[in-house]
Amino acid sequence: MTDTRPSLDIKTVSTTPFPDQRPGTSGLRKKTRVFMQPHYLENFVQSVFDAIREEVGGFAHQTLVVGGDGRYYNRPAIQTILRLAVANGFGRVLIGRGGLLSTPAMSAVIRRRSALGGLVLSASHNPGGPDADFGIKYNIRNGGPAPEGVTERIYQRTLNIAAYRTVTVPDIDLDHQGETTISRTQVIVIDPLADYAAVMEDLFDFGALRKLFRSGFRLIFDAMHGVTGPYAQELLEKRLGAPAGTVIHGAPLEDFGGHHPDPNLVHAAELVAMMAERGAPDLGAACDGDGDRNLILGRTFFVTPGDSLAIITEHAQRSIPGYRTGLAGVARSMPTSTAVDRVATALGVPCYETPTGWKFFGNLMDAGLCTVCGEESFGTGSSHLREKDGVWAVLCWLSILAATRTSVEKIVQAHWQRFGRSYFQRYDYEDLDVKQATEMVAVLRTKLTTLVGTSLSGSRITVADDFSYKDPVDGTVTERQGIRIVLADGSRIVCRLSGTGTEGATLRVYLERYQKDAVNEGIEQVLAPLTHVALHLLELRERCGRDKPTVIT
Ligand code: VG1
Ligand code: CO
Repeated sequence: MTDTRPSLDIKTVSTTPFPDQRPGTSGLRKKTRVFMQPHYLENFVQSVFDAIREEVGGFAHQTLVVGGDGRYYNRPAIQTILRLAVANGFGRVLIGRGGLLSTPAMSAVIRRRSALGGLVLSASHNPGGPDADFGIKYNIRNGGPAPEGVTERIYQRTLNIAAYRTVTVPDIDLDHQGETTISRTQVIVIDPLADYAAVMEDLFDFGALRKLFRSGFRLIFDAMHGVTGPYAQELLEKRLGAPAGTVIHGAPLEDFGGHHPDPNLVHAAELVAMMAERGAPDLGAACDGDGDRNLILGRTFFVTPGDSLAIITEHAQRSIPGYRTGLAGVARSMPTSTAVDRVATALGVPCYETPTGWKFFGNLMDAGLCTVCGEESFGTGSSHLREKDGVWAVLCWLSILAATRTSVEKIVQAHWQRFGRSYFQRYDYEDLDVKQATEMVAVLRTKLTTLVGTSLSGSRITVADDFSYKDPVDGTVTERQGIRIVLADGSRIVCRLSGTGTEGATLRVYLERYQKDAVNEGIEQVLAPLTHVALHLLELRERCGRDKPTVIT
């Protein structure tokens, strides 16, 4: 089916702005029904195009990539975006077969095919369905999330948009690879796995990993009915020879089987239970809806994301060919535990501390300042792409296990013996009243100056501020990125409001305490004094009527 009529029925549709289209930590996230309102998606997409058109002076020679995590509304949204892309004159649009592209795979496709950018349709680990969540995110030429300067331009555009351009054409077939031309736009349905798999083959020693599986090593990978099922089946089962059935919940579903595709101890409970059974596999792993987060488990053993980041950093050069020449530096988001900092010091490389959100790592990696980076929210990645990458993290752990031939728990214990342990937990209080929560944080902010120098749970407060970040590459300053209270013994309390929710406000309280020698204590017990102080300082119960967190991760 080729339609080469140059002046297809391109029309300009009048519209009025929606006031709520400011992208948050990771794109625009709303209830699915909000996105399904007439003009809502169109307004946002046209605003993206308007915001980036100037920079390139027209799209005739540009490629746009489109794909999502397969959640409800993914397919209709792709058809809508394609129509707008055609009407806006893109030279080429690449779409993942089935409408699928994991977030890291999007990054790989943009980079390998020299695209201008891409639109990712996902609300990540949030549930999917008509009454659940949907989202859209724009990634730039380097393959990473648009930085704040770009998202702010997009937002400003959404506030005064008056019209969008679209075209009347039937839906294209998303389920078969192939090429068609609509108006002047070449539309290609691509294999969503190929570019990503090629990047993985470049980094890892597939021969060594095949050998590991041949030796009887057992992995269980829970795709949580998100987008990583096909990627994990291709890489783990097909290319690395892991036994069939290694990947569970591997079929992407529009509602993720009714669950939160969120790889943590709460939402991946089935996997956690499997890893606690007698004769459990050697490694358990899970990824979120769009494939950028990861959970790593040993037998009855949870590896915290902060430890996982530190351990991947520690072992990368020795265990993974892609990092054979060493790491340029590392980076972590501010709330993430400081475990990786100690490894960076031992390696003699710099460690950068950024605000929450992957977009802040892009400049560091583009400038060659950092190789490995991560967040406490189960996100780990490296400069191989510009997104966090769940399957990559699993391949890192497989490589470390292949090189050391020991257990997950022993690797973590060895790390603690050498570096000490950062006990870390995050408490989330979801669906708070927005006004109350904002005020609560504002009041805490006013108390900060008086806190420095005072003592807290037996240690002196050395820093109490609202984190501000100056990008070392372009000098951009980003303020109010989370309140942090740091103690002389290295303990920290961090509080911030989430920027990805779709309902009410979510308060995140991050607690960290470092112990050089006592590395096998009960975590709740070690952190209890800090938790107590944090809730007291916030006046959480008094101001928001909450005692218990919704989720602890
Ligand atoms: C959360 C996490 C943050 C992560 C972001 C997007 O943001 O805390 O670390 O980068 O989600 O991850 P917030 O503002 O709600 O704390 V994903 O996997 O949702 O794209
Ligand atoms: Co995600």
